[in-house]
Amino acid sequence: ETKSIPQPKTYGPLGNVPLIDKDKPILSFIEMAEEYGDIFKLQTPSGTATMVSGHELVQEVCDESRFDKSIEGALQKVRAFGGDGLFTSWTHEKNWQKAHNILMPTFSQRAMKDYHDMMVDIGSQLVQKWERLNPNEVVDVPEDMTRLTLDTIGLCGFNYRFNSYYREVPHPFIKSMVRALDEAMHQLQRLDVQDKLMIRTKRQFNHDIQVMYSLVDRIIAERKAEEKPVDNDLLARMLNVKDPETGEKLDDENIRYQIITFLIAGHETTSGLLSFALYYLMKNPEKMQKAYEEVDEVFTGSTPTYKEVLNLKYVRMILNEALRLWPTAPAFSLYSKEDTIIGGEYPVEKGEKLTVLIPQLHRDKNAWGEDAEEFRPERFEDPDQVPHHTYKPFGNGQRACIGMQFALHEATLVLGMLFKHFEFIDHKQYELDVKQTLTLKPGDFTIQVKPRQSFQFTTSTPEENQQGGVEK
Ligand code: FDE
Repeated sequence: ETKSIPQPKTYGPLGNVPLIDKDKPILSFIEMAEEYGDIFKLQTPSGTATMVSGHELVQEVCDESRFDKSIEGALQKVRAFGGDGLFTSWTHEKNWQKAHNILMPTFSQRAMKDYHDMMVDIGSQLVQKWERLNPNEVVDVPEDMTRLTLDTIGLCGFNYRFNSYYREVPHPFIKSMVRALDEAMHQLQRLDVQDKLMIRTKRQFNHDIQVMYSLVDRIIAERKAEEKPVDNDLLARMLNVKDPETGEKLDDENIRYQIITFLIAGHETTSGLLSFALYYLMKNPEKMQKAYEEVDEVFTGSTPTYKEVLNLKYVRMILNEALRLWPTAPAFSLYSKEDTIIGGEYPVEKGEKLTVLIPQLHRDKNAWGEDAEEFRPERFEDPDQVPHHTYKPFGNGQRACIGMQFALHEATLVLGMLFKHFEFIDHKQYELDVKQTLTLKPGDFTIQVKPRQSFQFTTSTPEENQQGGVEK
């Protein structure tokens, strides 16, 4: 007995496009999931998309023996500048496996020790900026978080300083990148004929891609020309390490794509995460209080250490919970390796694409309980109680996010530093307005900050720090 997959009303050649908010497609999909349920189908000019969000169905399509990552759709568009970098390549492309093998070790938990000081460097720039504000000045949270995450991946990845805190307007690379990502998202909903007519948009898109390439190619060329190049960042690894499987190194063109990939993946998603976390804390003073208490207990010296960051357990739970409610990379897609049936009743053809709608999965009451819509970091307290197969903010299996440890270490550190130094004021009684540029962030989210009254700099030497800090 098979059933056909539910589909909302269609409009001729546009299919379901008129039902989709072109600036916030994900929010439309969430609404549709509310109406049509765990699985539904959409027809768009770029093909059919089947959206799954029920926890049992998602568990099934996450079986890597039957399904593999698909880059059809949005990622196909991003491929115009991400090329065959990790994010936008098929698993069967040679460069995916090669880069995966070469780059995995650079993103292990251990490797974070090497990045920690650089992360502190950039985090301190944010703290200093906020410390120097006048009392009535307002902070645009996603903007300052984007400065932070871009500068962090730039420094840790390529020893390049974007110096975003010294700029009023974003670095030209970022302007081009954001515009290109936005264009990639909008292209999905255009018919080919419409797309061909948009000559200026196309020209802008190509220009933006050239801006990205020229910065990245310069970073690579400069590194190669250095007499004593840095040897412990991502770029060094990309240039020098051979894939143990093939004995080959990455070629220059692929390195360019990997750098662009890390700049995209490593900053938009993490800055959204930090912004949502701060938003939820502002709206939940008791959780905020718990975070203050933990940070005061754990961060005892003037500079947070790598180990201390690992001890910020509650802050980490806050981030997990923020990623549950608003996973900043809100979807991933798979294709079926064979003709098959899912959920015991829905036929899926070989090659057909399925998209996991993560925010909806993360709110599935059957897995998370009746309070699934509530912000409650405590649900991550006991790892045995977490429904792990229903929690996919970093995607799935071998194609899951390679930057997970990186993002979490960075975000935990920075949230800790901010709590150590500031009180946050919800000056305009902000109401959440989720914005999408492929990734999600809270739109127009501004706050005021003031230095914490009770906070005193402790003066301690690094040795004392390592022994767990000085007695106050
Ligand atoms: C990936 C990823 C994912 C999956 C997707 C698909 O499947 O399509 C997801 C979901 C994610 N990722 C998410 C996230 C979140 C956050 C916060 C992040 N993420 C972060 C980061 C950072 C960095 C550096 C990164 N990230 C990176 C990355 C990469 C390279 C990738 C691809 C991988 C493969 O191999 O495929 C990812 N990421 Fe992430």
